[in-house]
Amino acid sequence: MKDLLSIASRFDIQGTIGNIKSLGSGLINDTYKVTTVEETAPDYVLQRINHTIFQNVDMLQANIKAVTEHIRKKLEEKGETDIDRKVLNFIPNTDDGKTYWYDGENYWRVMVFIPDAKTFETVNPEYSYYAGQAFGNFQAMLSDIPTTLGETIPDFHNMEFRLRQLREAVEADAAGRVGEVRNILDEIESRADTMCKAERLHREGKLPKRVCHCDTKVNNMMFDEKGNVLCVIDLDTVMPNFIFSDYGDFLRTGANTGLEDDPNLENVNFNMEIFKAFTKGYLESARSFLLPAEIENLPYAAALFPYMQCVRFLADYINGDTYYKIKYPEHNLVRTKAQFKLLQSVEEHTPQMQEFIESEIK
Ligand code: GN1
Ligand code: MG
Repeated sequence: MKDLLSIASRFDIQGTIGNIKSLGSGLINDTYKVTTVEETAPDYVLQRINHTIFQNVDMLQANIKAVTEHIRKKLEEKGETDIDRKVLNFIPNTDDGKTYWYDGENYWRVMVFIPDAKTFETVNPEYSYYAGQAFGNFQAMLSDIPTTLGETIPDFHNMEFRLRQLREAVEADAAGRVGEVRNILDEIESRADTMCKAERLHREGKLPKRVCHCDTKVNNMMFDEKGNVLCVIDLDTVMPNFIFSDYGDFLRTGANTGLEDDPNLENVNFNMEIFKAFTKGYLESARSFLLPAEIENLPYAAALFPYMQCVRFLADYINGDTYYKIKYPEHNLVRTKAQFKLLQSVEEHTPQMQEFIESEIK
């Protein structure tokens, strides 16, 4: 790999680079903070795009450009202030002006670092309420984007497809691990039909696709000093999908009382306070465009994402850990079990969730 300093220098950045340090906790791309020496120059974020996963980098960056430009325009129309902290700004490279650069081996991109902003791995109910509003607004702002966005990862949140991948992994048993995961495979299969409801509703013409973020992990939001949401980051997977993706993936991460990869399953439960606050915020900003079939199925969405993540982590474990970054050999199995425990807790809370949603939309 070429050294980071010479890579960052291929982009049209202001100021002199002081240092470059690793940043964030994403499981796919590698992210660095580029700090400049001058007070007047911004700092930057440098990312190596995982192009085994995002195979069409040109489409990826074109999507992101369309999305950020559209959001910027919306914010300007609304007369918002501090817009540079509310939407990401990608820097062109100095060779051909594209917002990425290929070094012959890897693809890189640079964006302006948003100053005085924070991300969190866990949130309280108040922040979840703001997050709910923010994702509703994000979907509302993108509802009239004139560009047709490409699917950067085809069938990314298609549950039928994810189950097919798991079944293929089981069939191949490349790492010889299927024997030890039979129980959890049975649990997954027993829910398979129920969990593919979204694709069925879509085929029946009852459930639309809308432009969604599709990676609404809680740590993909930037908050300012006061806890207001500035913007949503990590735009690689913005594409047309069911709104369940954004709603469900936030709760999967934000309403988990434990960690995504908690080795102690007693820590992992579904937090109804977070659920209520987030749902309230989300319905406030999205209710005007949501269809009854979307609202009714929000509890299903809360279960779908721990389930889907369980399927994806388990498939990766069975395949011998080819997709997600891992820190130890059993990591994907530990993640699978934690997501399964979360799913069970969500299932226990389903009647309460339904009750809450009904009372909110009265
Ligand atoms: C990945 O890149 P990151 O860490 O924000 C993954 C998501 C998963 C998530 C699980 C492109 O997100 O779909 O939900 O890990 N992104 C991709 O933590 O697969
Ligand atoms: Mg991320």
